[in-house]
Amino acid sequence: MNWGALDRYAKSLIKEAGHHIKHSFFTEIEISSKSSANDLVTNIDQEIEQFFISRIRRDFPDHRIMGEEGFGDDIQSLEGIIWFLDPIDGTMNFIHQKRNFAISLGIYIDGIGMLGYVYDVMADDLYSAMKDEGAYLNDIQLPKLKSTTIEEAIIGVNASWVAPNRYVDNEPMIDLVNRCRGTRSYGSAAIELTHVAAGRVDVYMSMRLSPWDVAGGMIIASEVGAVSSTMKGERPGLLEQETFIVANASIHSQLLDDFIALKK
Ligand code: 2AM
Ligand code: CA
Ligand code: CA
Ligand code: CA
Repeated sequence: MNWGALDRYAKSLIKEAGHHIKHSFFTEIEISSKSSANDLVTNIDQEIEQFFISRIRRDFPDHRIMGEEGFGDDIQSLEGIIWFLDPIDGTMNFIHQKRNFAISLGIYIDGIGMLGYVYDVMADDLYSAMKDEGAYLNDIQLPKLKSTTIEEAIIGVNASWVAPNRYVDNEPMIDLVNRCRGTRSYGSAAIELTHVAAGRVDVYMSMRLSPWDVAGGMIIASEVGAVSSTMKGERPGLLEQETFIVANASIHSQLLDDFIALKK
């Protein structure tokens, strides 16, 4: 595979898709819900996924695609080249705020992340990375992260994971929130991964993310030295929903050991 050529191809697809999304604000957007009343999807999420899939199938027929909206392939193993696509990450932001959403894309070979992209469409910020070649925000390389401490860290966490919930004990999470410098929540896992990669936030965690939420951002974060894992400390499996944490390497294991107590 010529990864440099694939990188240029992927970037141009992403920019073209971004134009479609921006243009959609001049049309009537159809909103429906999926697993629950607050789990939203629009015709634009579906159209953007279909746009990527038709191009990828035409130009790379031997590649496989896992997409959130279900138009891709049924992926049961990580062999070969797989595109993990979230056509709009942060659909609730897309609908309610018309900003703070992203196209998230990761391209893997045999389970190894080669190319990662998170495109913050309204900011026109394209985060990208190629394995071992560094991470970029548009044309500017992101520096390696400096070490930090819990006391100096900004923690990216959704308030629902700090309230009593069925995934983690909330006492240690409350302790973490009290000890750290501050908390933030942006509503797009992919964008939150880029905040960690850019050093604006020191950790992002979620109890339930899918491969397409994190596949692109993990490659970007890894290139600046951030560590991604499940909350058991394992490498994300990329085949099903899992817990997820990405953090500055200097605090990743301390977060798992001292503040995250998984239930059952
Ligand atoms: P989405 O917008 O593509 O659905 C919101 O906190 C973050 O969690 C977003 O990245 C969102 O992705 C993701 N997420 C994953 N599963 C979700 C679900 N069932 N409902 C809402 N958001 C979900
Ligand atoms: Ca969704
Ligand atoms: Ca998502
Ligand atoms: Ca989505």
